[in-house]
Amino acid sequence: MKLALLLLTLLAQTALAGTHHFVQLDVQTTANRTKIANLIHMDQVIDGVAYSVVNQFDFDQLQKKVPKLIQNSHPMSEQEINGGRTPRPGFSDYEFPKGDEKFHTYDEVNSSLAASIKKYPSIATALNFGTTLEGKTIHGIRITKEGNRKSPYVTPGILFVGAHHAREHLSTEAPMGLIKYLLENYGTNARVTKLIDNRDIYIVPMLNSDGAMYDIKGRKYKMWRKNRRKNSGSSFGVDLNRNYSFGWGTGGSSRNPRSDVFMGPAPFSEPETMAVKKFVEEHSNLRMLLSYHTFSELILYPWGGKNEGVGGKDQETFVKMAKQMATHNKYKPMQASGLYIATGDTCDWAYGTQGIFCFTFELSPKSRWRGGFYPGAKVIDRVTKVNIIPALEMIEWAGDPYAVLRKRKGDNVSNGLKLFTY
Ligand code: 0X9
Ligand code: ZN
Repeated sequence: MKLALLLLTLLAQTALAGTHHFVQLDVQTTANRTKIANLIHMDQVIDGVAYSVVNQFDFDQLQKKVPKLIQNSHPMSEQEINGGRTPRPGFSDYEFPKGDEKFHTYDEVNSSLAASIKKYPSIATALNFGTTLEGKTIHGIRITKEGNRKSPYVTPGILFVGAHHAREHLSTEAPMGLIKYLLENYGTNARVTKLIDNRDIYIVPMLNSDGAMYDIKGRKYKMWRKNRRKNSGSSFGVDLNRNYSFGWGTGGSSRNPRSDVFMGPAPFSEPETMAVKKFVEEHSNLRMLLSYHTFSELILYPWGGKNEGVGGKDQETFVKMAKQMATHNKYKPMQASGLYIATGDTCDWAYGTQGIFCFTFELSPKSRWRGGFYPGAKVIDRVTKVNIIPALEMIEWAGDPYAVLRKRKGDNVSNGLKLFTY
């Protein structure tokens, strides 16, 4: 009898392992917000309420540790996660659900990059950024005029990275759109031409291809966030945006492998984050970095791991840049920890150890009611478009980040390459 019960419990647990839950939580006080950030990822925070889709383990943790803060919850059906998109059998397993085919798969990213490199050989070269845990090459592109391609890297540089998080597929589309814009406008648009002639631009649209492709496997979305590390026990995945070394494991992440905010067994335990570290450390010309994520329409800057600001002139620089970019995409500029405390993210590491002016963009939609992580292919063009000028500005600022503070009345930073000397 006892054995039967145990078996039943085990069976129920296995069935629930793939289940996700919608949760609404009270995060009015900073103390509650910090408590929750140690357990789960908050997809969206508005007016003291957090909304999130969490896996079974994280849901159990919430029920156990903060039951009073749960205002609302329900288990999500596959149908709800997929927003009515039905799988289309007979196609490649690794294709987006019906209606969302415009999103790039891993193979499509690679063939698009290869085609661009072939078409624009004088300004674009292939970038082998590293290898994922499952052994896929992390492809990128380097855009700069031929004469700048010499080592040591002297031309001011910038790195754009998409898809740290698997389900955030728009974070691959924005950098893909940026690549297209830059290449197609070289030689015709004076601003773009000047930037490519005077900057070293590195773009990696899909860092976590293992996770991103798992998320669409079988043409069904799965709300997958992490990479595909096989952890001790039977769970998978490390949250790559909790795996960087700066402040690693000191708040807003979990030591439990089953959590969606699992920090990993050690800083840089994952080949994907290690690839970023290695690349950044080898390219001393990098002055700016943009890590694309979704969603909520935010422009985030360090610190993310503590409530204090970075202080001094750098603080002013971050704030000014964020505000300036926000005029173009209408996103909300804020310090990352203002959303919630999280340690081990890209930007705290890039700024904290390398002095790089690093931003995290939370792209569209603004809220879960507009599609959350899966807003549909219809938003790709607009999201790409509104984020072009902010990206161009960042490319400019790589020349001298502090120049943004010297902007005089009447100067137009958006058009004004005149602020910088090359
Ligand atoms: O939690 C994250 O990793 C980022 N949000 S996402 O929804 N894309 O997962 C935000 C990271 C910002 N950093 C901190 N709040 N520390
Ligand atoms: Zn993310």
